Amino acid sequence: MRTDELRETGTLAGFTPWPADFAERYRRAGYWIGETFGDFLRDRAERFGDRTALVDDRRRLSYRELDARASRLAAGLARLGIKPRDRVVVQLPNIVEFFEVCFALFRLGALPVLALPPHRRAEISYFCQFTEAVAYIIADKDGGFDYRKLAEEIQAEASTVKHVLVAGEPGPFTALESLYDEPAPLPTLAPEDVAFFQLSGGSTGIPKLIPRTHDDYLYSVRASADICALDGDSVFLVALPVAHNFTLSSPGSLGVLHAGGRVVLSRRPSPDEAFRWIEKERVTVTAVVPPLCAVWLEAARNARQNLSSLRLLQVGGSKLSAEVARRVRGTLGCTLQQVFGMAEGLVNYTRLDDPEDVIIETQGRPISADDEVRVVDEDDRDVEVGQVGHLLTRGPYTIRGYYKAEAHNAKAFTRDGFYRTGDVVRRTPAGYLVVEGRAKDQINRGGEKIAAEEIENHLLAHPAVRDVALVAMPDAFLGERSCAVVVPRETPPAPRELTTFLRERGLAAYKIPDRIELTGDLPKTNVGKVDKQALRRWIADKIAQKGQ
Ligand code: OOB
Repeated sequence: MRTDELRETGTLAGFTPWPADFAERYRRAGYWIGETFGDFLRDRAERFGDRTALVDDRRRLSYRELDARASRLAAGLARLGIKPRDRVVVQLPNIVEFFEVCFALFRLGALPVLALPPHRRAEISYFCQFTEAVAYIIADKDGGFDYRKLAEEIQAEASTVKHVLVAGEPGPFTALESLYDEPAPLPTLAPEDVAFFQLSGGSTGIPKLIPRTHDDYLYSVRASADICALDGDSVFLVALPVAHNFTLSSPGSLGVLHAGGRVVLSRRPSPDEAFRWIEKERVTVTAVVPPLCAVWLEAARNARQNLSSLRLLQVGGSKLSAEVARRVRGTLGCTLQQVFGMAEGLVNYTRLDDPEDVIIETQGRPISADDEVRVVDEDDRDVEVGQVGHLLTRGPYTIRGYYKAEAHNAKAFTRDGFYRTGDVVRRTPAGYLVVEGRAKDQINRGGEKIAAEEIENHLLAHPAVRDVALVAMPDAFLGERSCAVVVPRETPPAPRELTTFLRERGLAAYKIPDRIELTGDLPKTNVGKVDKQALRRWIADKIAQKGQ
């Protein structure tokens, strides 16, 4: 069925490939095996056939069915005119269509841009415009939100978006369901080329896109599945958003599909819904962020559901406190695994057979022997083992550059290709990493990342705002929340007015500041930059004193 006519040479413009000698090394080491996502699914379907691959609240799909439906959808998308390398913004909740859509696009060589369900007009419109997306794929409604309304606004702003495709009731758009067609010839794709885009948590004014290739991503999936000992009996619950790197590939749903297990999609991460799935499908492994871990542990104490099938609870996305970590085994009776990863690449895991203190007190060690990890001081000099420093990394599945971001890449990567993670870590003698803090200007709100500059720019657009700094404030539940410290012009705005303003600008709800403080001036460092450290201390003290 494959034809070579459609093969295109070279890699996507705006993508920074690995240097040839590194690529060669990763191939020789057996990391990059030349498999594409399309081949991956075909191979799994041949091997695992009628086994259940995916389950959601409406459907169960076998490997064979998933494979067939992805090919049929690819044919329908091609008929619409979607071509190799076309970008398509995909914003779907935890439903099986997510996989049908992604694999259909993978097979076509079109590139999914994986947006998250909370994203709204500001984010989606930017992704569509920046990537010149030809299509936007949504569900009709989820969590009480009508994505078709959002799509109408997007189409008005992003002229390249010719198609809005809807899982469910299409409204004025095209029903995804109407596109499944007789499978047609597919292009041959280069496994070293970009397969899709992840989003960066970011620390700059403009969100960055992360190009991931078939070769590099599938390597991280296989190696992760191995580290987590996944097999045909593994049942993975997707409780967090399915498109996030953690739930998708660490080892996530793709790792489970690799191993021939079953992926169960929960619409919501709440204990109610998640625990019902765990009991019903005998879930063996799942991934959560630390605040959710705490909620689950609390709920598990008097849960009516049988959770005994759970073998492994992965926790990552933000720092897990040792105190919560310690309660996992006793409460859920399963192994804890800390996962410290990033959509840019590097993922660290505590290993299943690590001693308890390593599992509780560290954020794990890298997947690969060829993940190069450096911990450096302000001048990029390596610090001693055990000392705190900035984490730099390079390796077989860590990107060499953001998509179309040349100027930013010069800062975010060293000259020799190490990614500056912005994380402040300590490395133990055994090579495990402990996250000690963060140098990047970002708030980690229980795993949801907020780039301070992005929100500051939005607030500066308000006529009553002269200056503003967004900083993290400590929070017992989420770890951090965001506080906007605002210097008003003559008439100080009411905090409510500012949050309404941000909402009207179409910002995702998690990015709306949790607190707004008005002040006469922002503290500055010696070099005249806003002293965010001082601001963080100020707000933390204020909260501690008032107890609020
Ligand atoms: C994951 O990916 P992103 O891209 O949403 O965020 C990456 C950043 C890291 O640079 C770090 O600052 C923070 O999130 N982070 C953690 C952490 N895991 C991620 N900080 C402390 N402890 C942890 N365990 O968040 C992500 C991607 C793949 C797997 C897991 C998480």
